[in-house]
Amino acid sequence: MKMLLCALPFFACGRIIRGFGRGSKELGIPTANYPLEVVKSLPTSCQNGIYYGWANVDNGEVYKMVMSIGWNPYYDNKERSMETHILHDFNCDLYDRMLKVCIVGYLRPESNFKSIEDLIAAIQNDIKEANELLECSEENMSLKDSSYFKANATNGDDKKHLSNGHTESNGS
Ligand code: ADP
Ligand code: RBF
Ligand code: MG
Repeated sequence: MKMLLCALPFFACGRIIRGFGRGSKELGIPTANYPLEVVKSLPTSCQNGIYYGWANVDNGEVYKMVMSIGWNPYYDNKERSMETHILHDFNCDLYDRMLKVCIVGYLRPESNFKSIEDLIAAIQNDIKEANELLECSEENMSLKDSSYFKANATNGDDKKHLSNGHTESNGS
């Protein structure tokens, strides 16, 4: 049976790259962008949309996150992106640092908006929902303590970015 969403939870890691710099400047919501190779590592069953989960930087403290996967219809991007907003005030740039994420659940499809204010309001609502959903079950809470977030749990090589321990269902 073809799955619409990738099997969750899904773990990924990779170094944070520079994007267009719009997240902080235009939206007031910085997003740590993954390189294309991490985006391409997503299972083909993983649909575009807005997700929530856990994240850490350089094996540090694990925080809640919201993530956008797709083409950012509001900006009509030409490349599929995977951008994480971590629910923590870092007060510094994180470029080139190692971002590990555990994608726990799906919130909504990507949409286009009439104004940037509407986009910002939608993202603020995603953050509110993520905050609640991550605390609403023991299962979601326990993923915060996953050994994946600890040092040296990147499958040995920081170019690697996998996986969920599930076998992808791709139609067979
Ligand atoms: P870019 O287009 O280069 O991704 P953004 O405006 O989206 O630029 O800002 C993202 C950068 O802001 C991240 O790469 C990271 O260095 C920094 N940053 C600071 N705080 C956060 C946070 N809480 N979540 C995500 N990125 C953050
Ligand atoms: N971009 C869109 O065009 N449509 C969306 O519905 C949308 N939702 C987002 C939800 C979250 C939680 C985040 C972090 C980003 C979202 N974005 C969306 C992406 C946003 O346009 C992008 O982060 C900025 O363009 C900065 O790269
Ligand atoms: Mg960004």
